[in-house]
Amino acid sequence: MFKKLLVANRGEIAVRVLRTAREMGITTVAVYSQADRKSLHVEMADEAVEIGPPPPLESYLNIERIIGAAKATGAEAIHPGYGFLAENASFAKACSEAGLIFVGPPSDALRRVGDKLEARQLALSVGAPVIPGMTAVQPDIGAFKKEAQKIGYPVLVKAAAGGGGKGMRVVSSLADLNAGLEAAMRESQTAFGDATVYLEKYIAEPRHIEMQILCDEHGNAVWLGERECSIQRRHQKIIEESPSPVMTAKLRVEMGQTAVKIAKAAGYRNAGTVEFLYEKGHYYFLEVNARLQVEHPVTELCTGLDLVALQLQIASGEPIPLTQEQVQPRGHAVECRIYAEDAARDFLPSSGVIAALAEPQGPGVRCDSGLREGLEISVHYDPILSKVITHGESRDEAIRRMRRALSDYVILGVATPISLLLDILKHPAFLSGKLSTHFLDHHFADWKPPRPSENVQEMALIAATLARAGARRSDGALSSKARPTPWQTIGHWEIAHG
Ligand code: MV4
Repeated sequence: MFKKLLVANRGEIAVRVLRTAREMGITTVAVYSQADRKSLHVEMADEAVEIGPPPPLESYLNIERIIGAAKATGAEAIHPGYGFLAENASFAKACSEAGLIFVGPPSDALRRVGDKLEARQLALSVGAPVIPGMTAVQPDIGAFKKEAQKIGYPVLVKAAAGGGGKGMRVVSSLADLNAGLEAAMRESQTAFGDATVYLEKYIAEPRHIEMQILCDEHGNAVWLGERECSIQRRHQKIIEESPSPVMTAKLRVEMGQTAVKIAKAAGYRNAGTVEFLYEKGHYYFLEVNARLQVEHPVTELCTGLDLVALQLQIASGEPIPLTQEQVQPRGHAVECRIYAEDAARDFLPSSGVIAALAEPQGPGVRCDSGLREGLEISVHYDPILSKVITHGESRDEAIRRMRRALSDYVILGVATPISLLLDILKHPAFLSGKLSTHFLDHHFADWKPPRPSENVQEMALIAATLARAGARRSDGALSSKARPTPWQTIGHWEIAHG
């Protein structure tokens, strides 16, 4: 195992990776932008290097500065977290050229699965179920027309360089095909610098189910179970869970084996996710996510494994320390993502200073967070603040724990979707597991936050007054106080909207 690791990320994922590295006795290096000087990940690491101004291109996306920081501190390996450089083949290559271990797949595998058409071909080559559609670049509009006719409308135009829904257009008839192709090509050119698009049959009401896998350099591979991530808005997931309410033991084995076959065909290594769409008992390959994902904790709570520890072991050349038979997921886990955004105002990003904070705890409750009181939430980065993950013997128990945990969560200073999450967690369609990627559009399109009771507002005022009185300390430090603040007992609340 290497002795020193640089974490090329920020926020809750940087904190999460640093924790595991410290448990493993690995010396840690954090990098941070000028906007993150007061961040938790900077304080937690053994060393920290400032890498530039707040804009990502000048800091967390700057390959030279990050590799420079690794060289300067003697780090042997770099964990990219997710987002930023995590799936960047040039970064993976730059790491190996600098003699550094990239904690992720080889750059060739990153390139292969990053091209959605190539990933489709890979899936087809191993006999995986793939959505009917094109498998090669088509030279002209005539070929697209013919293909759409063959697939049958509605069809979906997708960007080869895509992901995250950019460069995608649903086309319901021949009359709209031209316009749909042009719009998708334009968007794809702008977003990815590549206008290549292809067609697939449009699946109208799918679930999004993904399979966690691990591959090592010795040819071993295991699958760790699925996560259902159907509850999302504009391709941003909000709630994930494992197992999926529609999964059967037979389908799980099939999906797991399919995922491993695709990864092996891609020359994949380290932790990864193979995404599928599911509809009416059938599943179809969608794409490969070549990174540790935001929602990995639900798999950790069900399997009892530490995926970051496994990533570090695999990256250092060790074999996967368990067999497929030793993977025995247990119970049910749910994750809620806490973003700095206003769910009542069309999820507008929210910035501000964390004025008060009390994070949930207790049996079966995990909170992965980079928050602390006094922290400034800036507009420069992805608005994810933290995640609450709960585990129980049953889905019902995990959900009840989540409702309790979220109603304990106090984050003052920025808007969060906690009251929306609490409403989803008691909705009959959610409780009966009737999910699809259109869940929020179907059930929460006109959602308004519940008006807090007068009682809560009064209590909040009292709590604010007491907290202010208690905050008169000489050191001005951010460390937690000896006595609990009222925020730790008042629970979730917010000021009445509009
Ligand atoms: C689809 C689809 C329906 N039919 N493909 C969205 C992101 C991109 N990576 C793939 N996506 C989709 N592909 C076919 N043939 C619907 C989606 C989709 C979706 C997929 C997963 C999770 C959320 C989604 C939200 C909207 C659309």
